[in-house]
Amino acid sequence: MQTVCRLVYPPADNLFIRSKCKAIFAFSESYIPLSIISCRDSYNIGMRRKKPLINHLVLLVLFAIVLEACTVDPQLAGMLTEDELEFQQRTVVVDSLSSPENTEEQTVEPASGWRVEIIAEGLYIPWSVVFPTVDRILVSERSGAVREIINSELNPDLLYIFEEVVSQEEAGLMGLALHPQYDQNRFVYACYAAAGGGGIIDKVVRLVDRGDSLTFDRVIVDNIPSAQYHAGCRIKFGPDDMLYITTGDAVQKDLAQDINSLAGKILRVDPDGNIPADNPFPGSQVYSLGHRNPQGIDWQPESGLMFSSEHGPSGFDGSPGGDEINLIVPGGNYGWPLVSHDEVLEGTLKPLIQFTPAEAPASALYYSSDVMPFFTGSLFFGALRGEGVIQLVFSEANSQNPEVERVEKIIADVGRVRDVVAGPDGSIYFTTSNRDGRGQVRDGDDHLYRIYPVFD
Ligand SMILES: [Ca+2]
Repeated sequence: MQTVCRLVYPPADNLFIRSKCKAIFAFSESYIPLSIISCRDSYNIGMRRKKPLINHLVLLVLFAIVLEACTVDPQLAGMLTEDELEFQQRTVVVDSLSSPENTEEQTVEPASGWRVEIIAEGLYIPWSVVFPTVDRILVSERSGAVREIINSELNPDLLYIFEEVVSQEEAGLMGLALHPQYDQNRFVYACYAAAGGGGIIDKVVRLVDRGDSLTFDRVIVDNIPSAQYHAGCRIKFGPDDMLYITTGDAVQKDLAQDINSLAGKILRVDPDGNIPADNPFPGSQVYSLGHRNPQGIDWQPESGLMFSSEHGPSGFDGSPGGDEINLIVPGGNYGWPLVSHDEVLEGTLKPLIQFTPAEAPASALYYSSDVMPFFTGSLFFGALRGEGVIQLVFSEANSQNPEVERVEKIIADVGRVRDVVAGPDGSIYFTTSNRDGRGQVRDGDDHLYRIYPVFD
């Protein structure tokens, strides 16, 4: 397998200083070391120049190694400004950094174990992962780009850019979802933060997948109160083919109990954005309320039981910790800001489990595939602060009243983890978020990883 990597040198101080580049340094003992730098206006600095002289020296060495194999990349040339004409753009083909196992055949045979591999690297704060096909993956990056990965190769061209995205702190381009009949209509949904309402709002829009690009179709839900913190924006279709949207309290916590506000809720609309007749509050998109910042939802397919994950208080708005996993019922009130952690008031629902200190759960996956039976029936979430993939094992499979039997951290040492999803192949994919300003950036960050089955 081969990967095409773009090389640009020199890195030029002005690009770093003007926050227009992302830089990924990939080093591997068994591969040619590369520096990969792509430029786009809306990117922030991906790697801080704490040791500028050393960085320059390293890049000079790398450039010398690969210069002979390089050819001009005209596409990248068109992205450079006049000031950057001194750049030399090169393309070189090298061995992939991802392992060859990712071409493993799909199978329904139960696995005996699992391993982890890198599917893609050099992502910039990936937020949501969806699978149009088993070998084509779309990833949203918080800065506003939709990226494409085909057969474990990251397309250097951006599939779509949300120009109006406000990318600050916890907000930006966030959720992606595919229409349940994507195969027929190619509808891709996205949730992002934009300027509006005198501040920041979230909106959900629909795009059409044209294969080599996405085109805008229509707005699905607009003017959801948002902010640079507590911006919600996980979107997913339920087993009822309705679109569910998580919304944060937008740092206006009282809105979470205001049934007339879309903040601090889980919303439910039909695929065109209309309010379903059987929603719990007639004429309202609100499906559940009293949420602080839910960012994970998924369903147990047999029963339709709905799970959510939610960030608990940070200290400024309550006792730290209290991250929640909830069972979502229509019309349910999950208490925020009246109560948090395990506290309940009459009329509010207690979480299935709460985590103190905080794990910062950023996603939710109910694993229903048979491919890795040791995971079947467990709920997973990506932990940002807890830095890993967390598995909740229930005492009884497919129970209508699930009880958490134990909590396992199945992935650690990769840094902050955001999305966790199951692929059509029954593998579990997860993304890191180490370039979001709150983590330690590792070589090649951010990554898309795959937990894949192995067989005796
Ligand atoms: Ca709660």
